This record gives sequence, C-alpha cells and structure tokens, in this order.
Amino acid sequence: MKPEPPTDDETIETVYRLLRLIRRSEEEIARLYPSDKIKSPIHLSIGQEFVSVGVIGALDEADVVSATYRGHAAYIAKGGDLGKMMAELYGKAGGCAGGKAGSMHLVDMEQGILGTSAVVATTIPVAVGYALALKREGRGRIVVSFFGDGATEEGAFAESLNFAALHDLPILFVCENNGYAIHSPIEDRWASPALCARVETYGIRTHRFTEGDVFALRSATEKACQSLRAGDGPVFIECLACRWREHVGPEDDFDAGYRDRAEMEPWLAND
Ligand SMILES: Cc1ncc(C[n+]2csc(CCOP(=O)(O)OP(=O)(O)O)c2C)c(N)n1
Ligand SMILES: [Mg+2]
Repeated sequence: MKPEPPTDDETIETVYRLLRLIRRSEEEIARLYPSDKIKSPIHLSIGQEFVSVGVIGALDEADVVSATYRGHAAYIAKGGDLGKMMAELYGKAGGCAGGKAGSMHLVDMEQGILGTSAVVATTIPVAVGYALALKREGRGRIVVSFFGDGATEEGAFAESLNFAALHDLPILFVCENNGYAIHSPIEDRWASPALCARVETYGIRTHRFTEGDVFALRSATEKACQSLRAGDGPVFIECLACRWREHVGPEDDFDAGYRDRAEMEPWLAND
C-alpha cells in the first residue's frame, strides 16, 4: 500500500508523543533489567511500536484490544497506566495484574485491554469470543487482536478466522510480522509467504503494510473500523516490522547467528 501523508498537526503530535513514550519506556526497562529487580521475562517491542500506535490511534475509547507477551506498546497505546505496568514488572501488588503475572500478562479492562498472554495464539480465540459478545451488545464496539507471525501457525488462528468470518464479527486481526518466531525465520516455517491470500480464503478482507508507515496504517484502520462497525465482518491487517532487540531480554542479538544486522538497517534509516 502507498504511504499516505500525515493528517493534521494534532494527530502528528499525538502519534509522535505516544511512539516516543513507548520507545523511552522500553529503553528504560532495558536499562534497568540487568539490576535483576524486574522478576519477569521481557519481550521488547522496540522497532515495532508503530503497529500498536497506528492501529489503536484509530479506535474509540470504548473499543477493546488483546495482544501478546510482546504487549507493552499495545497496553500503553490503549491508555494503560504506565505506573501500574512498571509495578507489574517488579511484581508489586499495585501492578495491573496484582503483581502476580509480570510483563507478559498485562490487563486493564477499564481501558479496554482484554489482556496479553505468554501462550502463543491463545489470545486470538478469546478476542473472537469477545467480539461475539460485542456484536450481541449492539453498541458498535469492536475488538482488535494483535499477534505475531508465529501465531498464525497455530490451529487456533484458523479456527478463529473461520468463526469470525462465519458470524461477521466486529474484529480486526493484526499480524505483526517481524519475520521470526524466536530464532526461526518464516522461510523455514511457511510453505508460502502469502499470508493475506490464505486469510482471504475465509472471505476476510486484508491489507498488507510493508513500509512501517504509521499514518498509512492509521488511516487504513480508520476505514476498517467503519466497516467493522457497520457489521460487514472481520478485517485482517498484516504489518511487516523489525524487532530490534533479542526475542526475550534487553540486548540485541546479532551475534546469535540466526540473523544479520543488515536486515535492520532499512528500518533504522526509516525509524
Ligand atoms: C503455544 C506455544 N507454543 C510455543 C511457545 C514458545 N514460544 C514463545 S514465543 C514464540 C514465538 C512466537 O513468534 P511470533 O508469534 O512471531 O511472535 P514474536 O515473538 O515474533 O512477537 C514461541 C514459539 C509458546 N509460548 N506457546
Ligand atoms: Mg514474529
């Protein structure tokens, strides 16, 4: 899809501030991590924040999101309390999940954050169930389900697409395709890279973003929201992205032997 120019100054500032808040928060988490007081694994979204910011920026406050263990960006973008997120990482009682769950299980139903999970793809059918409830509620609210490329290999993904399409549910599926499931590249996992074509066989409309353009993503999501609220059934977005840090933990991992730093260069230049 062709990049679209930014809209008004207020939108540009909101988007920039949120991107920066998420980036700086995660950089600070990475800085603090070696002190070993954060007793939770951390999966940083640094480099991928634009997906959460672009998509969630197009939602209404009453809409609902679900995400994965790499969920700091979605939590913050949806208005989750940053102090409660940090308390959760430290295992404090004041954390958003009572300090019992850590970074991988952020939740805040008052802000419409349905929750994140460590178990790959399990949040997708839960989000579909919530979309069914919202359809019955009849107030035009919608659900966004964020997940990684690896999650699309789970059976629950196929079941979820089928059920959501069959019942015209108000759900936006967003695949953050960073090219890897831990250290395994897509070429070793997918018989065909045509993810959107696979999803379209369920009768679901798809959009694919390859450039990391937060504004193009936001305006496409705005249009998708209109059709979701009109009851036209699910929409699927695939967003190429680059994870700058290691799969889990605060460091980079270009010495791990599974990928080259050169892959990241275009994303850095375009950041
Ligand atoms: C059901 C299940 N299988 C395997 C794992 C181990 N695991 C943790 S993260 C991960 C990779 C998932 O990759 P992807 O969905 O692309 O998300 P990313 O980490 O790239 O954001 C795997 C296989 C798990 N947590 N849950
Ligand atoms: Mg991935």
